[in-house]
Amino acid sequence: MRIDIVSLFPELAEAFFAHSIIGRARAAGILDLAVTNPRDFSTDKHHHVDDTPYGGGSGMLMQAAPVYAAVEHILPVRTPHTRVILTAPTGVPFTQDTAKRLATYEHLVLVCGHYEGIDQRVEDGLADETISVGDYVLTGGELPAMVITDAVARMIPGVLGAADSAGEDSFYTGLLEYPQYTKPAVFRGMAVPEVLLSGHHANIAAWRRRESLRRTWERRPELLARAPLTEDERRLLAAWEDGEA
Ligand code: 4H4
Repeated sequence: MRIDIVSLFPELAEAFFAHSIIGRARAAGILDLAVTNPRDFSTDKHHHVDDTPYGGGSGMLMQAAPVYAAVEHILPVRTPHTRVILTAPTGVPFTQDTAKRLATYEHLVLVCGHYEGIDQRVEDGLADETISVGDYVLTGGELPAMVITDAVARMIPGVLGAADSAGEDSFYTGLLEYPQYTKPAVFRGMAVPEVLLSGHHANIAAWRRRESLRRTWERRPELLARAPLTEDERRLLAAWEDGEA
């Protein structure tokens, strides 16, 4: 898979591309990552990329032309296997399901929304979709682009390597992940649950599923409506609701 980030601050994405799991996947050729600066496609002699908003108002908006030129340079031909995504607080909320869907494309281009906004023609005539990483406003679209890149990359076979546990991740099962422990068995008086030391795989799996359900019920009950639950699990939830378990 190839992911291009279009950003006025390419050094941020380059640093992100160079480290950890993403960096190793890039070095292994599993991910093809690049960043492009729309300023390189500005045609005026001062390389302007923003200007004042029509209709007045404070601040500057990122102009459409340099962004169009950058994306069309990256992606001269659009196909059903390519996707151009604008990051902005006005976008559709990014979820694990979005990450799974975006991982099915061959080439993603992530356009970083500008800290003061971007000409609407970028959304209307260039982006296939607009995505928000959360209901808060950031100083730039670079972190959202890196969040999306990271979550999508984890869905690509081979990226996680030996740590490939995406199938048990929070949200992947529709629930939050269960509590996890490593050595020592007791730390500052807090002991690892006995079942996890038992070696009884069926009991461990049952404990983990119940703890995922409990954590989701306590912290993100809205997820339960869509999560695939057994009848026993629904009865357990009802018991918790009634304070009976
Ligand atoms: C755009 C900030 C518009 C403020 C932005 C305005 C997110 C997010 C984000 C840089 C861009 C901000 N991007 N998910 N959340 N002037 N991007 O905050 O309309 O208030 O993806 S404005």
